[in-house]
Amino acid sequence: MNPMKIFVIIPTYNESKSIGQLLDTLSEKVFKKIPNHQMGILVVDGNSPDGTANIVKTKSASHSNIHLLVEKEKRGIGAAYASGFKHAIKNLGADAVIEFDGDGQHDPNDIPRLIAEFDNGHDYVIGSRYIAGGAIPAEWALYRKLLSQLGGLTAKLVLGLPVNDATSGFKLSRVAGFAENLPLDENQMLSKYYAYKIHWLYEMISRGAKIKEIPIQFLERRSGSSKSTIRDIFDSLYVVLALRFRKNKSPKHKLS
Ligand SMILES: Nc1nc2c(ncn2[C@@H]2O[C@H](COP(=O)(O)OP(=O)(O)O)[C@@H](O)[C@H]2O)c(=O)[nH]1
Ligand SMILES: [Mg+2]
Repeated sequence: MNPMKIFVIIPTYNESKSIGQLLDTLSEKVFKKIPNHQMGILVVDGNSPDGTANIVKTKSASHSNIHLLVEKEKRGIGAAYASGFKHAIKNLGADAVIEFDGDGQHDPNDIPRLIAEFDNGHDYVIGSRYIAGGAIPAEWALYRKLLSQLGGLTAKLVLGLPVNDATSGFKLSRVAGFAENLPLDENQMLSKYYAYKIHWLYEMISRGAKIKEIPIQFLERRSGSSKSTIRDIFDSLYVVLALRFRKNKSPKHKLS
């Protein structure tokens, strides 16, 4: 199989305590296990006041495959990924893009497992917390465990999505025919925050992506704090209802 250009895209806001180690692990350990592809990293920083971008800049000076995009300001994780996808596709020539958190909650060692399924011909490989073998932190309180599943389950039930983890933040998308056609412009996005994940998943499914869910263990944050707020619950509900409305209107969007 031809070598592909695969970019791990990492949005960051105040992740200075974990980003350096993550970049080292990816470039020194994980990428060495993927010799058949050309691996790169693109960090999209929301102009973090804690100096996250400086750490990335220093690493990129000695690693030509580490790239940095600094936004004017923090605009939401969805907006950051949209900029990152566009940059990786148009300027870096990505064949596939991987969404990956910068706070230590995703295990970099799972990346080769995602890529193996891409190599097997899948267009959209989802690291799933809610299939056999997947997990969220055992130490989370019950309300947090339930909350974590709420958005994804609502999306699955209301929209008939054929996946078990609709809000996973760890996934690989094929560019040709798929990521390149996502609604990446701000006026096309239903959410600039976490709920963009439900929208893009819906779009991928409507475009007939071959999907594979593989189990992942979602870890505890290394340091820093979550940027998710109560607003994201209502935002997710809005996105689910907006998509349901579209689905009713357009037979093209019939998923089930
Ligand atoms: N550039 C950018 N990154 C963000 C933004 N919001 C979250 N992130 C990053 O996205 C990743 C996941 O966010 P996090 O708050 O940990 O989400 P949670 O794990 O669902 O609580 C982390 O690396 C964050 O620093 C944002 O508005 N802009
Ligand atoms: Mg997190």
